[in-house]
Amino acid sequence: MASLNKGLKKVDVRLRWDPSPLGRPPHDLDIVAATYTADEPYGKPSYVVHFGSRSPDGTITLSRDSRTGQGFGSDEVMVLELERLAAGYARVVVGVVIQQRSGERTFQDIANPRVVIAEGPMELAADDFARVADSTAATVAEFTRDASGEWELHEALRGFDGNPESFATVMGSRS
Ligand SMILES: [Ca+2]
Repeated sequence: MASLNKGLKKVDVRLRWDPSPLGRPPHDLDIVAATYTADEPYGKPSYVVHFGSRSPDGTITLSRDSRTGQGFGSDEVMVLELERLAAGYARVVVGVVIQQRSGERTFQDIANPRVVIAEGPMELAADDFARVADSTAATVAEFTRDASGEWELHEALRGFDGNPESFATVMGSRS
């Protein structure tokens, strides 16, 4: 299994959830990615990608966005072209954050959330957020370069509290 998670080139992070009950405020979840350089792999993100914030070189893109969870299949999809990232980048952390516009929402308030990390047809990891039910945000994946420069995936489920802005600044901190 571990060998599947090495030498990654182009990875999708797919997120889905069910809409809030009729008449209730919508549930809006966002995929967030933060990049770190070899100089500061656990420091300040070099840049952050989410709805409304693009990567400067176009290597990490949010290809589908949802504010409600309505519809079939994946509600949000982020594509990470790891092999195109400049050599100075050593680490990418991906997380999911629940927007808190209408009061605090944790993962236990969200119906059937599920994240899948895949390369092409190959599912690398998946999670239903049950282990971070009390959190408002969670990291779901960490990608690092190995000694030969190849990207590998580490599962990194870790719950956080706070709003989307604060999550982006702490999601890559050393656990
Ligand atoms: Ca969203």
